[in-house]
Amino acid sequence: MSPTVLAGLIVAAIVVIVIIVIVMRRRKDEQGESLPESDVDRELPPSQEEPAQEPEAAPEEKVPEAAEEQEVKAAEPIEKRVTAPGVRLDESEEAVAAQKLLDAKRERKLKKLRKGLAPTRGGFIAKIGAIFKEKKTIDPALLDKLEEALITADVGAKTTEWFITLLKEALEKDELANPDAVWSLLRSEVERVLAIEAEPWDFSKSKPFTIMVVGVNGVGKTTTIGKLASQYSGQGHKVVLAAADTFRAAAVNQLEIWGRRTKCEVIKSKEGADPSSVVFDAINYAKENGADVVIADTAGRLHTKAPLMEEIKKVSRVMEKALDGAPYQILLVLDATTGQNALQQVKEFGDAIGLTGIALTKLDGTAKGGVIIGICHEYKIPVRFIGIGEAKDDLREFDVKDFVEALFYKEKDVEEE
Ligand SMILES: Nc1nc2c(ncn2[C@@H]2O[C@H](COP(=O)(O)OP(=O)(O)O)[C@@H](O)[C@H]2O)c(=O)[nH]1
Ligand SMILES: [Mg+2]
Repeated sequence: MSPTVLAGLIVAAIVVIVIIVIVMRRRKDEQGESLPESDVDRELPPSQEEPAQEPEAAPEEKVPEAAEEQEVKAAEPIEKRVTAPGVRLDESEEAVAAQKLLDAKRERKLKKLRKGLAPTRGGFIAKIGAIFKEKKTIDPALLDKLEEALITADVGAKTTEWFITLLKEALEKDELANPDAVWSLLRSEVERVLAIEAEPWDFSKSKPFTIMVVGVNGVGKTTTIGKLASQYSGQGHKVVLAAADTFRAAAVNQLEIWGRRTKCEVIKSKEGADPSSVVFDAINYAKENGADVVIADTAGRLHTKAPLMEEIKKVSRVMEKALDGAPYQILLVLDATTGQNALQQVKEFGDAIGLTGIALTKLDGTAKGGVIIGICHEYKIPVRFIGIGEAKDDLREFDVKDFVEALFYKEKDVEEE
């Protein structure tokens, strides 16, 4: 064998060995990479495994907890959060929360009003609703039925006639396509009739602001005064009540109970005393003590009894003597359950002493609340308050929009409440 061939064989052998070594190392590397993770883990000493797991697990547990807490907060009503101590909301959240609070309060008020007006709504509004349900076209029969419904709801003959004439005119002008249009017209006209312009009571206009409350027996004068005293004194006004119903000791007691309940001073005299002297004393007491409001309760009187009407005129005159411009307001209290008779009372009291406003009570117990439409249409005296129950917050300042909304509320929605 020549030395050249021998050298070639040696080089070839070296190359083969090198190749074998490289291939083996590669295989080894590949095997190491494909080792299962668990095997790798198992290789770790236990002392390293535990601490390595804990910090990992801890943040993982905290995240869902924090997220859950956030979710709970978001689900919680925002009005609760705004009042919860220590909870801070940003400005926009606060605005939303405040608005929600207002909306919820208003909704509660409306719900109560709807409930209070349910008997009246169940009376004539339901009757009218039923007429429209069965009649899909407008014809004389529909107008007759409508007229009947309005009359029986104590809306009053004059007001009913006016409304039917209005409907006929609209019909002739082809303005009423279907019963729905009649319904809408009725609703908007009722709203228009009730919306008598009147300045809001502004206690800064007269010091003290004097209110004389009149009306026949049992209509709710004393109760209305008690409810007003409760509202005004709750608003921080100093209120004096004049017990000018001196006919019965029980009437004075009733006012005194309200006085105690509402923390208002009650000025009274002996049974049978001249009611004018009581209001005179009450106004002077209020002047001396810086009171903001004087509300005078008067004896219930039949509007048909002339001497009693003379007496009430005297009370009004004496109030004026005690304070220029008094009585600043003369509020006639009417019981809605009396229906048409209420219209007569407005006339008699109005003629005798003039009226600046009406409080219509007991709407919660009558289907005759429609009388309010007749009163406003015929006498144009603003309704200031409505009574929808006996409790002290059952006297509402009259709000036309809310009233009409509650009056025309769909019965099926009421049942759902
Ligand atoms: N259901 C209901 N009862 C009322 C309302 N206002 C007054 N009353 C009740 O009517 C009755 C007579 O009230 P009162 O204030 O004594 O009438 P006054 O004689 O005019 O002073 C009392 O039982 C009152 O509780 C009202 O809005 N709703
Ligand atoms: Mg009374």
